[in-house]
Amino acid sequence: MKVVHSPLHARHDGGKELHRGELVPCFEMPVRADYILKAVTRAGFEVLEPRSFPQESLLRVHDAGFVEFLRTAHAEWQALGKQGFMLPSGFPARGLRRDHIPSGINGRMGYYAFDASTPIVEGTWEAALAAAHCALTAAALVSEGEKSAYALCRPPGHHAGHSLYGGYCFLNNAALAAQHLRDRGFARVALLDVDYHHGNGTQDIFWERSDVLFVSIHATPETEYPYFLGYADERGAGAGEGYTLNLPLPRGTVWKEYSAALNTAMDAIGSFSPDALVVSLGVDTYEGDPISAFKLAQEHYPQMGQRLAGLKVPTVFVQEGGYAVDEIGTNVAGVLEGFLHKR
Ligand code: OKP
Ligand code: ZN
Repeated sequence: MKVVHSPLHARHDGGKELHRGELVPCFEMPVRADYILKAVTRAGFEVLEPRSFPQESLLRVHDAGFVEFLRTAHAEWQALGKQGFMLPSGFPARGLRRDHIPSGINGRMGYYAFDASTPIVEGTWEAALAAAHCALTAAALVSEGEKSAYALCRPPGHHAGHSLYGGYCFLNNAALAAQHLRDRGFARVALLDVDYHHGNGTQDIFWERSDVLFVSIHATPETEYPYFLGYADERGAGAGEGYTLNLPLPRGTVWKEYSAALNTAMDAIGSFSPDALVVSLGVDTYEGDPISAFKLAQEHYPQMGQRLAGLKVPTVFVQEGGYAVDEIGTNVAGVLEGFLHKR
């Protein structure tokens, strides 16, 4: 399996996030990708740099004004004499206007963001764009006949919606990969999200579509981030009704229950009979994760990979979360090697 990685991921660094009432160093840090790269290299995977893609590829799933905001936000911030990380502090919640985008940078930031845990720094755009290109390249490889590919994306993407950023995510890498496969003739694409957190952005992007099935196994939003999407009664709308499946699980979930949810997810994907599969691969379901509360052990990741291989569909893996940095490489490589039946 080929791995697509860009050293530009490291340009997104140095911010703080609001966590349980305090500004703390970001959990989503550059060393995550370094450790994953080390593990997949040690496992013998070939590593490639991403190709570049025209801006229009981003606009297949994102709003043009939103993309322009991400591209220019930090430069505008600097032009006002500010430096360092940008965090929003006001959002268009109930009773406030959403039909007008404020011209000032703070208002515009709050308009496009949905949390205060996703700082923008000088290199954020460069890193997010490189991650999107990693996902698009992995999808291109699969569209050209590879059986599988892995996009080592950082920053992650599944919380980023059509015109929304948050949850450490700016551009939705997995949605871009799925759309690329659609545009290259794969008529039906399934997107399985196994990150601990619900992929609200991916769900938003494909909500009204029947050509992309979105299935997510995640911690219940009753108690877990992103709180306001990911409930079991969300099933898609319009043409997309029945093409979103959420399988929320409680804090403390262990492999036995996780594995049962994975069976349900695989059955739904099997009935959809996709031409390709995109996996939003977060490994923050790990028992040692500092911001999550599932209890998967290291040995379960190869088993997860083996199970996914059972679908026998061309597969693009896209990196999402995972914050137990010391074990992140082993857990990711475990899924990929399990998929290839190497363990
Ligand atoms: C991104 B991904 C801790 C509370 C949660 C955002 C979590 C984003 C997870 N500050 N903050 O899905 O792994
Ligand atoms: Zn996550």
